[in-house]
Amino acid sequence: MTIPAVQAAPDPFEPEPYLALTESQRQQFDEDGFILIEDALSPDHVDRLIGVVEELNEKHRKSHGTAPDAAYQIRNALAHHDELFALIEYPKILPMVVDVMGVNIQIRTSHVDVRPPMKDHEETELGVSGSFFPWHSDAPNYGYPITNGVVPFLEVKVGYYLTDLTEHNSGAICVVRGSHLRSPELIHDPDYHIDPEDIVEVNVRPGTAMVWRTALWHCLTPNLSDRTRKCLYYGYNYRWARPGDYDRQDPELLARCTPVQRQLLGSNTTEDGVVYQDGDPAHPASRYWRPEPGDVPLETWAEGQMKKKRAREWRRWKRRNRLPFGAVGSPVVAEGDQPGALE
Ligand SMILES: O=C(O)CCC(=O)C(=O)O
Repeated sequence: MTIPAVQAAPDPFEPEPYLALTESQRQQFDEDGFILIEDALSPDHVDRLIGVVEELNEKHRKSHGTAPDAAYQIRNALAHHDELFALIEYPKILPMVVDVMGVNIQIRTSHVDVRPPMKDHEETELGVSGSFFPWHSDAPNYGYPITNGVVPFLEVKVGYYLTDLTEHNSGAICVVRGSHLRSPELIHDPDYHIDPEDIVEVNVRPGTAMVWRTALWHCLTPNLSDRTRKCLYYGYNYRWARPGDYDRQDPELLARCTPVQRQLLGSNTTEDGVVYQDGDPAHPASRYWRPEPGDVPLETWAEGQMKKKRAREWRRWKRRNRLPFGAVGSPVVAEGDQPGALE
């Protein structure tokens, strides 16, 4: 007699480590420095975002007199359109950002990048110094501190690719796999040879997202296709660090935010940014450094996400193990694992 295999029930008491990442995604994020999420945006969503980028493109080119074939970028993009604002907490991706960074985070930067076809591009070796987009990692002026020879993990960026980048030399970003684990000084060493095997040209379909460590060395391929490349980036860092493309967001924008959105826009839930420890004015503490209850609403949000995830897993387990109780081969259910225990 064959006894059907039954999967072990998720242990309701065993805390699960991630809201959204799988174990192998987490490993790839740590080792390679990036993960790709195909179809992160639906085709409709991509179309709407392209419409927004084109509208901003038009405005920007008129107001700045930018040539039609020049590349351009808009920083603090979230403040330019509600669709761009909504992506700060995009439900498919924010849980992954929280998985890798924790909940005490804010937006460091958000940008729109538009790169039309480069008709007169003169070929150079990819990313070399002096080329149109050399290898670099993201850092403030004077650099991040270097610890044990590498840049500590201080921020993550999410790239949303809106146009087709599946062809070689269509303006896709390239990353050097695992380079966040190398000395950042090597990037400036003309004698340092990047092994071509480590270079990943991110040739992706529209709607793909990339979650990546910005210490990763990156550059761009030239856009030799006949399509304008359009993409968006959202960088997240810690609340106790400074934002990169705003100091404080517009008060009108903050006034219409939910608590989670206010947190992500780098603001406390009230404008009172200082607490006095034990009420003693001799011991002021920034609430970015010492959050008060309610200053990190993303924590409550993450708790809710985790509960939903566990309830989903439990339902899935019950569906998979639907043998009637008492039947030969039916699952052995330990006390406490009774279906319904989490309902
Ligand atoms: O993909 C791009 O256009 C620019 C990416 C980049 O260099 C960055 O986000 O730091």
